[in-house]
Amino acid sequence: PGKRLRVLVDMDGVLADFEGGFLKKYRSRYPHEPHISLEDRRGFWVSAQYGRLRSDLCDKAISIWESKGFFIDLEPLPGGVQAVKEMAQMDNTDVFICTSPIKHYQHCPYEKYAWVEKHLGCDFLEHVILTRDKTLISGDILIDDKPDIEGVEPNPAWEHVLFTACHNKHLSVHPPRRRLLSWSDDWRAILQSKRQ
Ligand code: BVP
Repeated sequence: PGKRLRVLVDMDGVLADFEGGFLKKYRSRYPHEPHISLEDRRGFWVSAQYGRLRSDLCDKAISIWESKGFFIDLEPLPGGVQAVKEMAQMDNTDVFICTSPIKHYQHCPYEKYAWVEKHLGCDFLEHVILTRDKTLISGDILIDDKPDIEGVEPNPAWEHVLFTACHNKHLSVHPPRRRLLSWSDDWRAILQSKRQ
């Protein structure tokens, strides 16, 4: 008779392969410029690491995800779509996709909804939250690959579970913080641990 569990799942880097999609399109558009392999990625912001490589590469990186078709073309990460569908079927469980659109709004917000419709179905559009500030959104868990999730609310309701990605795998995560290594890891146990 416990209360319902509310799970917030990030999109880029958790359900959709932002890093892989970026690198593929960047190398195709700028074949003569240097790139950073996924193995060598450090830090959440792709643009910042490219800017450190060479200052003009920051804008070239940004041009990739600001282009039409970037977000809708992202491949699903292994197991993510299936896990979210399974969560949504669990008793006493509400799942929302909680994602921050880029400020260049011409394509990204539209394509994020289109991606959800394509991979999860139109019923799931009811479960999409676009926000630039995830601290305002209440939930029991937020599964997200960004190590530092900040906003105007100093004490967000959710526990942030860090989803492992190429850019954060070298960070040490100290208890009580925890990671979900991939969608093959035991996400069901993490949900269970938050139930009354
Ligand atoms: O829409 C994504 C891509 C964008 O930030 C958003 C992160 O959303 P969440 O995963 O936190 O929901 N983004 C932007 C930049 C640089 C902008 Br300048 C970047 O380097 N990486 C990145 O993901």
